[in-house]
Formats: sequence, C-alpha cells, structure tokens
Amino acid sequence: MSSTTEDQPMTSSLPEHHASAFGQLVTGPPGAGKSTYCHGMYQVSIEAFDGANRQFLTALGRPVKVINLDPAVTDPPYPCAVSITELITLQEVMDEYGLGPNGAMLYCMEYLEENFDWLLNRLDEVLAGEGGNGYIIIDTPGQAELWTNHDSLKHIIQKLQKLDYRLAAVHLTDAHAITDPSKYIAAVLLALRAMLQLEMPHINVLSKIDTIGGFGELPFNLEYYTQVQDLGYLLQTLQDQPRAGGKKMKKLNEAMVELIEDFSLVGFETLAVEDKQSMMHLVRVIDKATGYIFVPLDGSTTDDNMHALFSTAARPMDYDVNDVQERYSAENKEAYDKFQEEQWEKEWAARHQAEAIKKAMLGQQAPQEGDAAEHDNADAQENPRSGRVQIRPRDFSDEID
Ligand SMILES: Nc1nc2c(ncn2[C@@H]2O[C@H](COP(=O)(O)OP(=O)(O)OP(=O)(O)O)[C@@H](O)[C@H]2O)c(=O)[nH]1
Ligand SMILES: [Mg+2]
Repeated sequence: MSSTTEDQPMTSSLPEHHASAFGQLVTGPPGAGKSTYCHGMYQVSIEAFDGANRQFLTALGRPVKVINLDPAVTDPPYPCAVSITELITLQEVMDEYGLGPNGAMLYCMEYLEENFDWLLNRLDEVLAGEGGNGYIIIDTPGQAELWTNHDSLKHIIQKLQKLDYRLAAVHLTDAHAITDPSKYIAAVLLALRAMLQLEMPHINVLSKIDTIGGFGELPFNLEYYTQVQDLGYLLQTLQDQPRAGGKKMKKLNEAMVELIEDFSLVGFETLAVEDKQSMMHLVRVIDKATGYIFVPLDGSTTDDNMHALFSTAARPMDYDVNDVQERYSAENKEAYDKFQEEQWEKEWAARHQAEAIKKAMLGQQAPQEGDAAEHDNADAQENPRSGRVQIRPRDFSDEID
C-alpha cells in the first residue's frame, strides 16, 4: 500500500499556548440525527416565555461553538463556528482526484489530520476568551468507517485530548433499529465498534425516540433495548424471521450476541431533540462523562460551575426510560408537551438563580446572551489549501484481493 504522506513535510509545530474546551464528538450512521442534534443543543426555541429564540446550552451559561467536520456539507443547519469546508470540500476532492464520495470522504479526513494545526488555530480563534471552559460540539459525517476502522478522526480527537480538550463521544442510533432484532443487533455491534475504536468517554443514544409511538407493538419494552438486556431472548425472534437462514446463520447470531454480552459495554440513553427534558437529561449525562460540572468557570480555582451544578440540582424528576415510552405513546403526547414547557420554565428560573448567586459571590457580570462569535464561512480565504500540507489520495488497490 502506498503511504499517503511519504516525502511530505511534517505538520508545522503546534502553538505553545492554545485554547482548550469541553465538548462532544457526535457520531452515528447516516441520517441518525447528528446535525439536528447539534443544532438542537445549540438552539432551542422557547417562544412561550419571551418570544425570542434562545440558545439551549447558552441558556445554561455555556456558549457553544458547533464545529462541522462533514466536508460534504457546506451549509449546515446550525450557526457554524468552524467548518472543515473552509479547508477542503468533498466535491473538490472528487473533481480533483476522480474519487467517489466514499474515497473522497476518507481523503478529506486524512487531509484534516495532516493539517491539524489549521483546525487548532481555528479553534483558538473561536474559543479565545472562554478561559479554557469553552464548549464545542463536533458534527461528523455519517460514514461508518470514520469511527469503525479508519484512524484519522480518532487521531484528530486524540490530539485534541492531549491538548486538554475534554470530549465525550455521543453516538446516535435511530430508534427505528429496535423494531427489528437483526437491525438492533447490528446497531449495538456498530455502537460497540465505535466505543472500541474511538477509546474515549462514550454515550450511546437512541435518537428520534419520539417516533416510537408509530412502531406498533414491540416484543419487549423500551428498557430492554436501552439496557441491552439478555440478548438471548432476541435469538428466538431472529430465528422465527422468514429470512432467518439456516444453522450457520443461527450460529452467527449466537456468536454476535455472545460477543456483545462479553463486552457488556453498550447501553443507550434516549433522545428526542425537540423534547427539552430529554435534551437536559443528556446534557447531564454528558457533563458527568466529561467532568464539566466539576470545573470552575472563568478559569477561577475557587468557583464551582454554578450553571452546571444548578441545572443538575434543578432536575425536575428522575428520567425513567419507562416514562419515555409512556409519554411518546400517541395518546399522551399533548399532555406531555405541556408538562415539559413547565419544566423548561423551572430550568430557566434555576439558571437565573445561579447567575444571581454567582454574581453576588464573585462580583462578576452574568454572561450576556448572543455573544457567541459565529463564524461566517464566507470569511474563508479564497484558496484555503495553498500553504497546507498536501497529501496524495491513498491507493487501495493492493488491499483488495
Ligand atoms: N422525529 C424526529 N426526527 C428527527 C430527530 N432528529 C433528527 N430527525 C430527522 O432525521 C433526519 C436526519 O437528520 P440529520 O440531522 O440530517 O441526520 P444526520 O445524522 O446529520 O445525517 P447525515 O449527516 O447525512 O449522516 C431529518 O429529517 C431530521 O429532521 C428527532 O429527534 N425526532
Ligand atoms: Mg449531518
């Protein structure tokens, strides 16, 4: 196999002083809801309270920067602080090297890895002024190779982690997978593979959980799927399917189930992006994984992260997955929507309480809304790839027999 980087200059040295941040790496198969989730984390409309659109995490005192690492998407749905398309786009790689979309995607990730200093500099720019407690959400393409066997994304994240970026992987799987035992086992295997590949704090999420009301009667309740309990029960269901295959397929299914159970690593949180309680629950789970709640704000060594602590303390009720199943049944949805608006109002009040206490204790100004610097992609240099480390596309031909 030819090397991608032979005879190429090394990436220029990294700056001694650099920003750091907390955050999330959002992964998952195509269409799992990654970009929608990134947008939802950034912004949740609360028109019911003051007629303004507010940013969800900013409302928790957390100015979020969303980073787009999908080179195929030049116009993501969220306000984008940094985009890989400032550096390289899928289309230009396809045109330049005659690659298909998959090969071009891998090339773009390798290119970003080689030019990691560009990413770091851009992060420095957008995180300037956050005192090390900035918060980033990284949106990624849906191509499974990127988090199952291709190393560039992993290397990029590892470099960031070495530079004090405290990140957790949030791996989304469309809840539709639970409707079919073979899809579900495949999804659990993919989630497990992502955990083993990325080697970082990892939260698996069943996304679009609000759609389960339309799935009809499930053979097991939702908790069975979120806890990945006793998959042996699924084996019989698998064997009963018309396309079950023969003895060999049965053995393969048994081996896969055994593998998943041996690792005993996978469990799922649930998510409905427009459900604020669901989002709040996930924020808390992720905060625990990254350690965000224990970190002082503004670089101070004495102040706890009041916003995160208060929003944790203000937790309205235990988030029970059986409740999730109940509330998304067709007949309960309206009542639940009203309930969650009330919960959001409480959350909002808790945030103001936290700010007032913090202000009184430290004599500091509460953060202003809308002061997150959003980068306009139009600012990108005309020829962003000039002066960058150039790499040749990989030649996979000798890997294919
Ligand atoms: N009902 C429901 N639909 C959702 C939710 N999240 C995302 N969707 C829908 O799912 C579809 C795919 O969402 P995206 O955010 O584009 O998915 P993605 O993972 O970024 O897709 P790729 O970037 O192509 O891999 C869109 O039509 C969304 O509106 C959710 O929580 N509930
Ligand atoms: Mg997307």
